[in-house]
Amino acid sequence: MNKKQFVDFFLNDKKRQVQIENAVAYAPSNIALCKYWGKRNHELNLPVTSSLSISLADRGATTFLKAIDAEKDEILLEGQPVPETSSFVRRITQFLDLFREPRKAFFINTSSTIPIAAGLASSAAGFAALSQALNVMFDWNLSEKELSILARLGSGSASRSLWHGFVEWHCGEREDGLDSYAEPIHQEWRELRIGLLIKHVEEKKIPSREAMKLTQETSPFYAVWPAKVDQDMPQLKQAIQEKNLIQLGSVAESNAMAMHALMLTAKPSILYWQASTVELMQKVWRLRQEGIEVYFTEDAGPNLKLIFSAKDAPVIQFHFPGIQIVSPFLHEID
Ligand code: 2P0
Repeated sequence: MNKKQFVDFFLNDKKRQVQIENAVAYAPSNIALCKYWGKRNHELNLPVTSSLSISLADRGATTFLKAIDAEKDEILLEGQPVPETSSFVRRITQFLDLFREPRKAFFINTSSTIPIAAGLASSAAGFAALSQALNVMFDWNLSEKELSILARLGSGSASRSLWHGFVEWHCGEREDGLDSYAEPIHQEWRELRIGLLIKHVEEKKIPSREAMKLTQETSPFYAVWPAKVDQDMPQLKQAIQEKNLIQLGSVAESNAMAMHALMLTAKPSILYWQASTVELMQKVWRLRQEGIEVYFTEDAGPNLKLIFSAKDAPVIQFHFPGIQIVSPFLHEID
């Protein structure tokens, strides 16, 4: 089944004509504590394993969507036109093709509070916001689970960006992916802090989608990844229920390192790390030896995200000047 066939089956008797001319939606970015790395179906973005994330509150994407009578979509980022040949425009246009009425186009303006393509899950927030805006525009009245499935078609990790707080994406088993969706884990952890160490904002050379595919196809160690996830997921969930920072941080860090180890052993190797990435990892380890409970995670990019508790925010701020500290649970939840 291709994406278009899936969408036609999924939307079934829902309206396929625009009902409201424009819509706007916000979705937070999310950072995986147990990573999504590998697909069992590339067309529908169905993952090999489940994954678990924390959303980044007010760091995310706001998407304004409008139906227009035009030949082509008009896609803006922060109010500026984006080249049609960019992967940003291509991916959005292809996603919109799934829902498009004949001879209709869309105007989209996305503003983001995170750097695009710097390994900070901007596509996740973007496709989650776009899916919500489409739901309003076509008056589909989709449930959160259905929205998660729809957002997944744009970008796998977008399935997790529809909620604040901790979110689990169930990998599912079905071929049509109807059991592959995310849902929130209802546990607040007000003292939890995520620190964004944004040292590199340039677009990455290898998109995560390609890196994921190459890893899965060529790393001899990929076969053990599902077992690693099976080990880490229950430990993360237990850490969340018990608000155990040591367990949460150490499992998240180990999971991220395992994902990067898989990338290193791909052929050819993929290494997102820069010299500063390694320096910062070592700094985190040094601080831990000195008794500060701080851990890191890293996605498909050179920037680290730190995990720590509110009580250590001043010391973290001191050791990592310029760090952006996010409080995932201290904001107005919609
Ligand atoms: C994650 N990443 O769980 C992992 C960890 C990057 C590293 O999900 O091909 O952009 O669109 O489904 O969602 C980035 O991959 O990939 C990602 P597609 P996506 O956050």
